[in-house]
Amino acid sequence: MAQDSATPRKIILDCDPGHDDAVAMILAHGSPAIDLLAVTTVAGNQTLEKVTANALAVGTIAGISGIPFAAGCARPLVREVETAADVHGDSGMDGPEQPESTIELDPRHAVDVIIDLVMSHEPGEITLVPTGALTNIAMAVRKEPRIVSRVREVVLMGGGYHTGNWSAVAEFNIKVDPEAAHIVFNENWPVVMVGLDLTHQALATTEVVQSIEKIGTGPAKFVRELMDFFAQAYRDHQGFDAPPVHDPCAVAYVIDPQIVRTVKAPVNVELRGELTLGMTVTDFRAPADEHCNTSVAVDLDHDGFWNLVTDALQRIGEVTPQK
Ligand SMILES: [Ca+2]
Repeated sequence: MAQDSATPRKIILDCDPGHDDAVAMILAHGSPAIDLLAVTTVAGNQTLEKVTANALAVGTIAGISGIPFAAGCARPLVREVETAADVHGDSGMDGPEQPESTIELDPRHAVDVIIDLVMSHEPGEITLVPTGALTNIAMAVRKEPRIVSRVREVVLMGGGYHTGNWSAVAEFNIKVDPEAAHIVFNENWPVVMVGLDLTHQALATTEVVQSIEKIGTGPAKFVRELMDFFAQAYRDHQGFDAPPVHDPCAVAYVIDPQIVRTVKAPVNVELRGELTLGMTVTDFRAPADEHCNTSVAVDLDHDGFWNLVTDALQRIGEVTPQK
């Protein structure tokens, strides 16, 4: 059962839009089971400047208002910036035309927005949903360690236990800032890894794209155009017939854990491997004990997942541009 819509889950979406981040924002905004408290950005798919502009554009298109949008870290903790222009284009969100944003960027740093929100809510209220590199979350933990016991759980898109997309074994979000990922996985809070094993089941098939197109609103047209570009990029660069839409899978888990099935298993991030840097090494050998704070996503209810996305778009409806 989905959670009672009377008590929506409070989340902070920390992202790098990004085609699939945009869909994650729209799902979080349109789902009655989610109370989106803030959108924070981190360098990843493109530079911080570009992904932040994209986040504001998505917020404008989807009619997200009254919450902070804040920019965070412009580079990983240790390494140089590495972007994913092959997959997301020069803007980080190529494809649809982007409107001028009507949302003003919060002057605070994303790390401070995360800390302020977590510390001003009751323990166990806020779930962090990072869908980019984990730089901001790692920085927030180091700046204010008390957030660890107050966050309900960290549900992140990243990693994978079998396959990579930025190397044979490493996924992009983890590989570009493995030290930040190491910090996040090793803190004593529940971490749910929604990795490639799961998100490669979330394919935007022709049927899915048609059902989105049928909704007929501006936001739905925007998502369809995002998917058109994403599909071409995945055909050209990753060998997929239909693109996997990674990031909204993490939001879907928060909405309804029956749609994203997980199992407990220890996860550690490889920091030194010559061939395996950024691999999320998952140990399935023994049943996880009570000290294990990590779970990994294994099975997606494909239709249930896409129904959440189309339902969110239907609830958002037509958005009147703000002046
Ligand atoms: Ca992302």
